[in-house]
Amino acid sequence: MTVKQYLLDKIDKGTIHVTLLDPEDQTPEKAAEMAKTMQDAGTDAFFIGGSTGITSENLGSTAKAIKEATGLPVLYFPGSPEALSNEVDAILFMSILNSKDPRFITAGQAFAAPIVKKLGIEPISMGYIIVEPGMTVAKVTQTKVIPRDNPEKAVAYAMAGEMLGMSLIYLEAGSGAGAPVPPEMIAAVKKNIGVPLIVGGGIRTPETAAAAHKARADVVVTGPIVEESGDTKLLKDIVSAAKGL
Ligand code: 1GP
Repeated sequence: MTVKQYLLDKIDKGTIHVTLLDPEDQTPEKAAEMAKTMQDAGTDAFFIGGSTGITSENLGSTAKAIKEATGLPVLYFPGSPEALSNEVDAILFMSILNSKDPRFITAGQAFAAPIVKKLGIEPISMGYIIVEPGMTVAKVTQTKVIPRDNPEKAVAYAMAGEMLGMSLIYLEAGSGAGAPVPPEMIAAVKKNIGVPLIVGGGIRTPETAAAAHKARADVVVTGPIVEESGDTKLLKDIVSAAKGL
């Protein structure tokens, strides 16, 4: 089965939770240990990526360690096209729809496409939309963030992504955002697209995870809580809230 089908089948039954790990932040062994903790908390898959510092080496060794420890799918969430590894199960082949830099809209993708094909990695097309505050990823990618109080603009970009043929849409507030994507924006986008909606950035409490679930996000992504928190009960509560359990 393709990774895309695995995700679609799961989403069909309700909101899923994905854990994002940055391979630059810890050894592969530590990443595997954290991944196991998140699997025990109920996470469904892993994204590996970060805005800077990803190499084919740290990407490959981290993906391999996580797969061996959990057996769950590992998707590359690329910050740039330079690093690639066939240890990942799939790549989120994404375009930042509201970036102002062609490198992040189609040029980086043109660079990466032949390599992705050669390595035999499953590409999953995704329209990525960065919402205020946007944090590091917005700065690095020259993105004009969608204001938090402008859900119509987020809807328009998401609809454009779907009409361009993207099979997933991702609303991103940025890693470490003080406030996640507003639930009203998630709900408005979800109402207007037919493809699965991923939401991430700044979700680190059961309440914010539950709000994303209630607004009908299909996938809720959390990052450093796993790195920062030794509190396995909190991790479980966040994952359960994201999944509406
Ligand atoms: C994934 O960037 C996020 O969309 C991760 O955000 O690190 O704030 O959980 P956090």
